[in-house]
Amino acid sequence: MVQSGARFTLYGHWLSGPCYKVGLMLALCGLPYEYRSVDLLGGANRTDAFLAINRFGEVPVLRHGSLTLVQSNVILEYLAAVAGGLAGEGAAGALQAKEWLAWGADRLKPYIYRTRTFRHFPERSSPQVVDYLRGATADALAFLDRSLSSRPWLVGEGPTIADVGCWAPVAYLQEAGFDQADYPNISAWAARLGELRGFALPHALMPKADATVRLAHHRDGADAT
Ligand SMILES: N[C@@H](CCC(=O)N[C@@H](CS)C(=O)NCC(=O)O)C(=O)O
Repeated sequence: MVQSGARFTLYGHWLSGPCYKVGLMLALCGLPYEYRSVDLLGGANRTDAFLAINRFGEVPVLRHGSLTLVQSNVILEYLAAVAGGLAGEGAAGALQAKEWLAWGADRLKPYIYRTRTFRHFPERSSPQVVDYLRGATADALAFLDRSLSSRPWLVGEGPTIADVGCWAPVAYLQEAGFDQADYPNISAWAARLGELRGFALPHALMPKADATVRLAHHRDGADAT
């Protein structure tokens, strides 16, 4: 199933958090890739050609050899298998990492991203909806902060896909109108993530146009061409 040696192609959009999640995982794994920018605003994700590679009509899509993968958390699991790292220690660690990915998809990601969207486009929502989304975001952040109070990483003794998956939406907190400094354990976790080789914030990492992304010099900003 895992395609060894084949090149990766990531289809994405530079403003997309799920695409950042996959770009970050590729970077942390040191895997170079071709990047193809999908014009979401122009409806490129609704064309027959795109729907043939992702029936959900969404980015990210990752191609690797003959495999086409969609859904960012599934892609993280695949990349952990390809790279042989970040999956979690042993069977129990790997399952716990997947539990955190499911929690992030359920309780964290939708609220942060929708709060962010409606902050940029207030006319698309109402104050009641925004209050609800902000409350749910605050609840999820409080839980995440408590969970990180007694451990450096979400699962086990080192970083895993649980951290990558839950970090991706947290990276957009400021754009959603939250202050990361209000969450000291999340801030300390973010600092630890920031020390990992290959780590970068969304706007530094995600290309705005088609690119060949080489990751050897990621700390020098010479990664996307
Ligand atoms: N559950 C999906 C969510 C992906 C997603 O929400 N993608 C958005 C961009 S952030 C998208 O492609 N939206 C296009 C549309 O819905 O028309 C994942 O994690 O990969």
